[in-house]
Amino acid sequence: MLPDRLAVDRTLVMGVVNVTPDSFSDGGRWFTPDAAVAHGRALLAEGADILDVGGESTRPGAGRVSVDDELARVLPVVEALAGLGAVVSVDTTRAVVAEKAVEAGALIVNDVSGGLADPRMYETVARLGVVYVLMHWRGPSDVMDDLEAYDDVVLDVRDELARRVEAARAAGVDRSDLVVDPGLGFSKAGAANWPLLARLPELDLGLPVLVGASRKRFLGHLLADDDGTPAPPERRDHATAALSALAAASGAWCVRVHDVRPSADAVRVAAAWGEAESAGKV
Ligand code: PMM
Repeated sequence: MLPDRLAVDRTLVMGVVNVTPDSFSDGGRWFTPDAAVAHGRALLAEGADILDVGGESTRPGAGRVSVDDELARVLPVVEALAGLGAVVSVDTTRAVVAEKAVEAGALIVNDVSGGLADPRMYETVARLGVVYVLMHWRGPSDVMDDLEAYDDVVLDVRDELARRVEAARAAGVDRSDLVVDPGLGFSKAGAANWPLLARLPELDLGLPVLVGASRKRFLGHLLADDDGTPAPPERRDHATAALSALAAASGAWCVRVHDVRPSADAVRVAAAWGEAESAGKV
């Protein structure tokens, strides 16, 4: 069940705390536990509703880190941020990391593999009874760009998510603990991301939807220089905030972003807009 603190009348904002030396978007900046905790505190002050702590980069082409390294990276940060009263999610594809992070205070497991990377993930989250973000995924980061073939990307992603949801339910995960995510950028390098955003309501599986567009490659392409050079990750934050407003207006439950304040403002704009729109219809 979602904690009561998250029961607000607007789209939530999840701030990214990557404890990795090599994330594409903010690689290495918050790599020590102290720096990561300080960064998490700053994101809370900017309006983050949830802090997403991850110790393994999913940058296109990235290889794996060992379980021990991943645990050493995330556990002290999860513990410290949960100790401050934050709602913490752990960004991991490993059941053992999910379990230890929940013991350290995480309330949400955010699995970019949607349960496909670790056969023990569903039974683990079912036993822990925590919220589980199930993302659309077709394969690990070093091969994901080769797994991009869709008839209709929106319908294909919805059907693949529906199958994963069924499998999670069969393993005992409570429906009220499930959140789905179209997995922008994962086996979707460029144009395929736009229909997923523009047709977000078609992903409807009767479950909350999380959108993670922040600083992704397709925004770099959109904002490329005249000579075609993609905009670097730190130049993609305004576009990210614009997408947060649009995703919120389309009914997203949560947006996952690096730069929290602009998206915290954007989801409030969308909420005020939606409220005025509904009031006008009475
Ligand atoms: N994207 C990244 C990492 N974790 N989790 C969810 N649920 N959805 C996403 O789109 C997602 C994620 C990759 O971005 P990063 O390297 O900047 O964290």
